[in-house]
Amino acid sequence: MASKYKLYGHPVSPFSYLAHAALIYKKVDFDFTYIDLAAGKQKEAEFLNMHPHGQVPLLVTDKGQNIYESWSIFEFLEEQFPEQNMLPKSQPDRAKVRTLCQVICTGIFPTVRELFMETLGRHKLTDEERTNHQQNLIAKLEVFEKELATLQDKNSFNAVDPLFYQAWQNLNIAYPKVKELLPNLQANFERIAKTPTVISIESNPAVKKVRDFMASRFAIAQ
Ligand SMILES: N[C@@H](CCC(=O)N[C@@H](CS)C(=O)NCC(=O)O)C(=O)O
Repeated sequence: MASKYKLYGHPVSPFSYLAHAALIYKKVDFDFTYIDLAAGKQKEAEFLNMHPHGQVPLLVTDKGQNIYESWSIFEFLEEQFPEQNMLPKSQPDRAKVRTLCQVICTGIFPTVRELFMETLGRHKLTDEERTNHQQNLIAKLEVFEKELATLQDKNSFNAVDPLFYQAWQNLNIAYPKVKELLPNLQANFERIAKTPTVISIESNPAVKKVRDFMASRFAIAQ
C-alpha cells in the first residue's frame, strides 16, 4: 500500500525550502520531519541509511523511494505532478529560472553560508574575510537582481522564489544592512512572503519554532 510522502528538512536551508515549497505548491499530502542539523541528526545512522551524504533535504516518496539533492527532488516532483509547475511554461523563462536557481545554489548561497555560520557562532572570520564576503555578495546580488528583472512572467511562483526567500532570510540575519543596500531584492522577498505557498510553510509548527528561536536570538522582524 502506498504511504504518505515524507520530507526531512530544516527551515533555514534554502535547499530544503525548495523541496518543501514544491510539495505544498503541488498540493502533495506529506509529513514534514524536522532534522536538527546543529545536533548532527543528519549524520546519525538512521538518517544515513536513507541519505548516505547526510544532508537535508531528503524526500521519501509514497512508494518508499529515497530521493536526495534538492534539484533532483524538485525535478521529480515537477514530473510527478505536472499540473502545478514551478518552472514557467515558456522559454526563455524556463531556462532563466533554472539558471537563477543555479546562481543561488552555487554562486550566492556558499558565501551567504559563510556569513550566516559566523553569526551562528560556528566559525570565525577575520574582518577582512567578512568584508570581502559582503562585497562579493553585494556584487553578485546586483547581477542577480538584473537577471531576475528579465523574467517575462513575474507573477507566478517559480523555483527561484523559495531558494531566494530562504537565502535572503539567512543573509538578513548575518548582514542586516543588505535590505537597505538592495531594496528591490527586499521587495522581492516581501512579495514571496505573501504567497500562499510560503504562508503555508511558515504555519508549520516545526518551522514556526525555528523562526521563533531565530527571532529571540537575533533582532529580526518576522
Ligand atoms: N546539494 C545539496 C546541498 C544540501 C545542503 O547543503 N544541505 C545543508 C543545509 S543547507 C546540510 O544538510 N548541511 C548539514 C551537513 O552537511 O552536515 C542539495 O541541493 O540538496
